[in-house]
Amino acid sequence: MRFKIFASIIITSLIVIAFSIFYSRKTIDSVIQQNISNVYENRIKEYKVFYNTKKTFLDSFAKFLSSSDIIKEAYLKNNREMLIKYVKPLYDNLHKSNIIEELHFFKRPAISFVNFANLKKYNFSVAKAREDITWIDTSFQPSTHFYVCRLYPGLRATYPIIYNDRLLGSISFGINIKEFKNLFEQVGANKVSIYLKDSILKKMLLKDKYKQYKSLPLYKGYRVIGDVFNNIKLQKGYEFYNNNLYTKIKIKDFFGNTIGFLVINDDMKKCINNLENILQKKLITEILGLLFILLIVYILFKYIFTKLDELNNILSLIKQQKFSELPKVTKPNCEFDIYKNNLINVGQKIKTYISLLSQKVEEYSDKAYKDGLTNIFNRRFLEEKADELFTKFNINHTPVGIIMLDIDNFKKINDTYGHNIGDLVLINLAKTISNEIRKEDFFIRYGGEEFVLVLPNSDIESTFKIAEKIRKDIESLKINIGSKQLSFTISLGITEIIPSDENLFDAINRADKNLYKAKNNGKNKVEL
Ligand code: GH3
Ligand code: MG
Ligand code: MG
Repeated sequence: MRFKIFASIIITSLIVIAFSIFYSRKTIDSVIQQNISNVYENRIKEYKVFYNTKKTFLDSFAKFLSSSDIIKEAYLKNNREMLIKYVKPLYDNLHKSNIIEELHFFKRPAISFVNFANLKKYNFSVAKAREDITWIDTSFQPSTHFYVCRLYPGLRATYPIIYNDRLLGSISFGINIKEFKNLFEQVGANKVSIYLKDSILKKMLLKDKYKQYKSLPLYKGYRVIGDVFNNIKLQKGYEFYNNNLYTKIKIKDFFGNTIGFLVINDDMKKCINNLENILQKKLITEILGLLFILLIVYILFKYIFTKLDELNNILSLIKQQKFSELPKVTKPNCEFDIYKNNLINVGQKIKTYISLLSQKVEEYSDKAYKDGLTNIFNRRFLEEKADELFTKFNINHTPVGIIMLDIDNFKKINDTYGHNIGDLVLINLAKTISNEIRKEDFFIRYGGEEFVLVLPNSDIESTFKIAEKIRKDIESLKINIGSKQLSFTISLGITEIIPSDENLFDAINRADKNLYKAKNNGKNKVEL
């Protein structure tokens, strides 16, 4: 039982530890996942802020230029010099500071009016390359959008210049898409790359502008500004592998066509390591706590078992009737001590009871319990003392043999030799058997010529041996009657007390049945 209890404590603890490890691993994974999502969402927010800030700036500047009276007048008078003189200082400043990439004024329908990237070139049509300009011509609507123009890919504003509800032309300017890479690098992204669709770059950019893109690495049909992140899929969202997070933002142009992706890489290794460290420490603390509880439970059980052993020792002393070795009753310190004291008291009571019983056995030899003819115990003794004896045997827990015997054909002896000779036979039989048995055995005249023997500490084998010896001794016994010698035989039925016996007579009846068997099997026999 002890083993089972300790084994179940250990198994339960192992299950709890395994569960903690499993749960902690799950927690680590979900916290990492949460962190990844947070970083990703922050990158998206940052992108929106950058985009909106740039857009607001472009819109404001476009509104300022398109509503300028001087510019409108220059348009009305078709006076390029006037426009250049007015705008150039502003353009030079903004261009130098990389705030705008270029600035282009158009006349209807998409004819270059003043191009600050190249002031000498004008009056050419951009209708084919700049569909956004052509669109303004019909819609009169301003727009800020990504676009690959002839000079660069970028975020650009195209604005109508309207005078008295009449469209004079349009302005177009923008910032290079690389500006977004710079912005993300400034806010601590590990690496930022821009993937631009090669087919669009090739189609839209001027040949010598395309040249610089042609030398860039090509990945799945995209030219890559910055490091090429192999394995990533070019679609909106994020990817996470090798402790690296890749936030991918799709860039669409004026017409909704995908022109590329902005890919922001964040190295999450340090953050993940930190998280794992924290959670592992937590797990270790939990397991240590559990082991501590386990130790306490073990100590507690060990204490209980030690106390139970003490109780068991007392019980086994009582069982072996070693009453003198019983410990003394002590002042109780705990509940166990109360049990222990109770048990010692029970032991002492049994001791008294047994000594009382022994005294009573002495009394059994009183004449009231003796048979007048044979001087052995009479039936009354058995009837009155059977329960006491039975209780004593139960306490002792040792085997008890029972023999039931009956003189064969006794009636014939009486009939042949007379009643007195019959009595003599009974006396001789009692004497012979009394000499055979031990002091602690009980020999009882049960009926007329029927006897019972109760043999403490005698199992069925030795009971059988005794019965057989008695049978033989009686068989060879010779009683002198004048000149003649009389022999007789007996039949014996034997048994031993078994746990299911409720009293001594249960066993005696069993022996009687066996005696009956012996009679039926031809007499002068021992049956069990
Ligand atoms: P079985 O072998 O089957 O035992 O036959 P049995 O004749 O021995 O048995 P049965 O019961 O027929 O006879 C028993 C006789 O014992 C009858 C009775 O008169 C006699 N008897 C009983 N008590 C005494 C006694 O105290 N003295 C004498 N002499 N005879 C007794
Ligand atoms: Mg008989
Ligand atoms: Mg009889």
